[in-house]
Amino acid sequence: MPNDARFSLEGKRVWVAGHRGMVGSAIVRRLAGENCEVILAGREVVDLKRQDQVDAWMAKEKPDAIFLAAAKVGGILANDTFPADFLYDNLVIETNIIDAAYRNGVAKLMFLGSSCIYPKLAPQPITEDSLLTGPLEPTNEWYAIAKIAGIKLAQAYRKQHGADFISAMPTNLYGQGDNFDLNSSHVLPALMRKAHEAKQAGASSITIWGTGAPRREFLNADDCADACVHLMKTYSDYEHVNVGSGEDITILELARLVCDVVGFQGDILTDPSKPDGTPRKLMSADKLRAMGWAPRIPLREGVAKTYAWFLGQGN
Ligand code: GFB
Repeated sequence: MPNDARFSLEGKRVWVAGHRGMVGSAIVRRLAGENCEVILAGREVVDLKRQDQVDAWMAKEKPDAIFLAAAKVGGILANDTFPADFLYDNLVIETNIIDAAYRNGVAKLMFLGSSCIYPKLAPQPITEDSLLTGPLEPTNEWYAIAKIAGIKLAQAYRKQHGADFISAMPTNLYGQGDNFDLNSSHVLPALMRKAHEAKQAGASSITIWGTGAPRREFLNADDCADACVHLMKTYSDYEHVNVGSGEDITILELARLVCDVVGFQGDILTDPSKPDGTPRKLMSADKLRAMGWAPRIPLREGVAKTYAWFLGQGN
């Protein structure tokens, strides 16, 4: 049953769990425009993998609302290499926070997942009701299972306890605060670093993983944060909501765009010994659009802003 959908952030104590990550920090920036009190806790204050610490912190701080953006995240290789970490860390973080939120009377919680929850070969664009209709992409099934469990946990607390817990499923995100480590990052920051370093070194080419043929949808983290705040204030129901741009491009096209923005004019080579992952992952944006939200940051503009931020970090 839907609760009353409208939720005011005015004067509320709002905990952004995972505020040092790319998405969490974008939500904190976005909340500066709301008249609420943002409360934060770094790892040195509360270890989210420790149930006793999460319980104690929540009982003391008593947030009114929570954005659950804390997660172990990474690109295709990190997911494939550290399955135990991606499954265990994410399960335990979300379980600790969601249960403590219920027991401490948190009025509203948003759980953030990922577009990899959907079947590898889901019909495109992927609608919310595709969840659990087919096998997952093997490179990230561990992360996907944890995120599906998080959606189900939020639904279960809504069903059993009437808790106003909702879930948002962002597409592949990028932006300031992203991870640019070549082994653990997602594709967009990896390509940016490769193009930047090749330009600096006067190299003749960069190499991208896989065939370059997979298609991905990209959304700037600041757009994602804006969508999350919109949903927090206006949505209250059982089903999760896709958060995307509604457009996808091939990895090779993305590489060309990033090289163009960075100003690297060399060749783009492919390395088919590295995994492609799921062939296409474009989510339907219809549900969120019908709720009156649309992204504002076009991909090229977002990549240029991210590159400016990257350069500002001393790179
Ligand atoms: O962003 P990415 O690591 O994640 O890779 P996924 C997307 C595509 O880009 C894959 C290719 O086809 C990669 O092979 N690619 C090309 C590269 N060059 C590179 C490179 O230098 N680095 C990286 N990382 N990729 C993740 C999931 O899947 O998406 C997570 O593993 C999560 O669980 C996240 O859901 C949003 O889109 O394939």
